[in-house]
Parts: sequence; structure tokens; C-alpha cells
Amino acid sequence: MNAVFKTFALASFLVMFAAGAHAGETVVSQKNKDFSQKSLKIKVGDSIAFRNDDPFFHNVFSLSDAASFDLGSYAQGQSKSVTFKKAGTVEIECSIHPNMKMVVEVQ
Ligand SMILES: [Cu+2]
Repeated sequence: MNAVFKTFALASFLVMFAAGAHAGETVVSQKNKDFSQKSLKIKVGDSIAFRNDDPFFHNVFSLSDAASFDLGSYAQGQSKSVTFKKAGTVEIECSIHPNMKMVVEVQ
């Protein structure tokens, strides 16, 4: 093995390691007045991107102890994400459509 190849191999390993250690992001769609996933398990540090795929406004909020937030209301095609920093059960709702609910288990 020559020195150039060794350096390249080491750099490739470091890039793969860094990518593997990166926290995950899951996309959840809001479509037909519902969340595309009713329940989801993620790890502390992961994020969820909520994308509005309906031709009208949706909101995303949670009042749970493990994550309390309000992403506001936004239109079709827009997406907002939340990073979950605490373990626990998070109930997520839409203030515009009270029937829209999903549960995230943060582990
Ligand atoms: Cu909604």
C-alpha cells in the first residue's frame, strides 16, 4: 500500500464513521387531514420533518413534557422540523384539525 492510498482509505473510513454517527431525520407527511405515521419510535437527538402535503394549512404542536413546541401553521409544500432532546412519549397534534394526532416514542 502506498502512502496516498493509505491516506485515502483513512479519509474514507472517517467520512463513513461520521455519517453513521449522524442523528437521523424522518419525514412525516400531513396528508388528507392525517399524519402519514400514527406512531413512530426515534432516538434522543433525532429529528422529524413535518411536511404539509395538503392544499390547505396545517399546524404542528405538542404539549408533552418530553417535548413542548408549536411550529405554527404553514401551507402546502412547506416543511418544518423538530429535534427531540428528551426521552419520553410525545403526543403531536394539529391545532386546525383536532382529529389529527400522532405519538412519538423518544428512546
Ligand atoms: Cu391539520
